Amino acid sequence: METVTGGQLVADGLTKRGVKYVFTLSGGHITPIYQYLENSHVTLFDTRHEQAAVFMAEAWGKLTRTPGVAMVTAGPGFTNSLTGIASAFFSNTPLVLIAGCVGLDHREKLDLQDMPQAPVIGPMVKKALVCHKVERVPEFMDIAFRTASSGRPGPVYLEFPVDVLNAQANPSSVKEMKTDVTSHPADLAKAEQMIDMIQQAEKPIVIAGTGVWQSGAEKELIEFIENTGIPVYTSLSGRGTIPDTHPLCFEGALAIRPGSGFSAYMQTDLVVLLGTRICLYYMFGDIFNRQAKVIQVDIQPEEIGRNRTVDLPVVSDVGALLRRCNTVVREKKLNEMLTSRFAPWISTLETAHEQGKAMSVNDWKSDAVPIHPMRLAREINEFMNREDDIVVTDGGDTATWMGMTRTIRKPGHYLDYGIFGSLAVGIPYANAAKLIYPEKRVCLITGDGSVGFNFMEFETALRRKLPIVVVICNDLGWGMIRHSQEIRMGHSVREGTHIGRVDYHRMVEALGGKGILVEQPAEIRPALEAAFASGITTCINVMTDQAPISPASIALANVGAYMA
Ligand SMILES: Cc1ncc(C[n+]2csc(CCOP(=O)(O)OP(=O)(O)O)c2C)c(N)n1
Repeated sequence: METVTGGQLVADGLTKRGVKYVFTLSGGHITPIYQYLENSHVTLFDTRHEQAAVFMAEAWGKLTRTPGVAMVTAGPGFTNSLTGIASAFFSNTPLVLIAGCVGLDHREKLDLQDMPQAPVIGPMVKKALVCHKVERVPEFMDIAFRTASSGRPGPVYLEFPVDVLNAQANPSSVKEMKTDVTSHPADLAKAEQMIDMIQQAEKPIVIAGTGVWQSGAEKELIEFIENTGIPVYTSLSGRGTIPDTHPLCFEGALAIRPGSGFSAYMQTDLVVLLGTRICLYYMFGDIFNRQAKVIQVDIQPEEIGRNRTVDLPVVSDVGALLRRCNTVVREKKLNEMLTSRFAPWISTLETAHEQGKAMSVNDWKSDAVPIHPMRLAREINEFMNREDDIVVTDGGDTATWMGMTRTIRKPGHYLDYGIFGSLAVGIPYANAAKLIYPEKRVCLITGDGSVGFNFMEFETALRRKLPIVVVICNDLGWGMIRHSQEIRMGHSVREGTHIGRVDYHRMVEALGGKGILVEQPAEIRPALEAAFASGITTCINVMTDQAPISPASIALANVGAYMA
């Protein structure tokens, strides 16, 4: 009799969904799946740490808006994957994590790598699934992929005991299941109310977040902004949904970015939040003028009203709602009235924008040695000037300097760790970006602390021929923590903040890549040119000044996570 195994059904489920890559590290408990993926249309992309595999899947989900898929073995393989899962959960990124585990027959026998996995991961995923029956594998695959990508996206955990993977089933008893839920809730009736509130306002602002990107609403957003003349700020994966270079875009929403953000938040009388959560980035809602009215649009009902009373809550897909808003503005012929009404507000913000930028000019232009980290960020920003260049950041202060500097021209072309704030994402994110877009330039800028976590992913990049360029902002230690301790106690504890000089560029040379040491500001650009011209994975080790404290370190020490 013809039979099919559980492992084969998992492999088939991945193939049928057109999954291109499974990010993974091998293990006996998942060999029954590997066996059927070998020579299939699905590529097993092997990393040197499960954490890196899951970060790659997370980057895949962030950039492509389709579930990234990671696969890990039981026990330690599973526990190593958790940071990436928590990160994806916090960033609402579609991802499916497949894990092997000890066979059902061997539970509680002290078999190898046994532990209760689903209860551990449960609070970090949209759903934690354990499939106990070989015949139900396609059904569980379907639940996992449907759940990860429908509504507000997020990670889903899918566990297969090894005896289920090895079990055989009669194909006639296996039900095919595959549904793609591409429909989203939309509350179009709220569009009229939104436009009414906008007509009452004098100083409105829009903040476009990840929800705009996930709903594919870039075109609708730009039309909405142009038809109403409202200034817009972008946040997290919403960065680039309207380019920073657009005259009505005032760049990143984080108030520490040099520009008009802080001034706009203090003065605004209407905040329109499109697919963005009221989080630390907005001082939990307190950064906006207390009197300002708030409209919050989100696909997830419970998200609306977190940290601040919302005057017009709208549970809706952002794209559908904006399309309706654009129609209302067109039908009521409000375009000219609104744009001229907000013109004085725009010029106020333009002035604030210029003034805000002026405060950072000295740092950007600094010729100091060791190199000012903001000068390094500026050099990268200017060099990576093609519309589709991709910049990835990692580190504490380093990621802040780059975030304060980067001009984003396209969505899905800038990656950072977001509010989960996990260091170590850098090389895995950059590798994923290069894998997705082999023709685009990918540059990671990372702290010297952060680069250590997943350093062996340089080897992955070399083995897989991913010529990413990694720039290390080397201030000889864990800068952000050193700085926040200095703010708190007047000094930093050497242990845990000081690393000292490490020749990371030579380590990459030893792995077979290219290494460059940079000590003078004028050497940065030639190093970037040489790195990209080389066509191989390159590490540029840039010696930077320890002294400059980024505004994020100051803010965190005084406002948020590190507050005394
Ligand atoms: C996985 C993880 N461990 C620890 C921290 C706490 N932390 C935040 S910033 C930071 C220092 C980062 O140092 P580095 O990567 O060298 O960047 P720099 O701040 O010097 O630019 C640390 C340890 C964290 N956010 N994530």
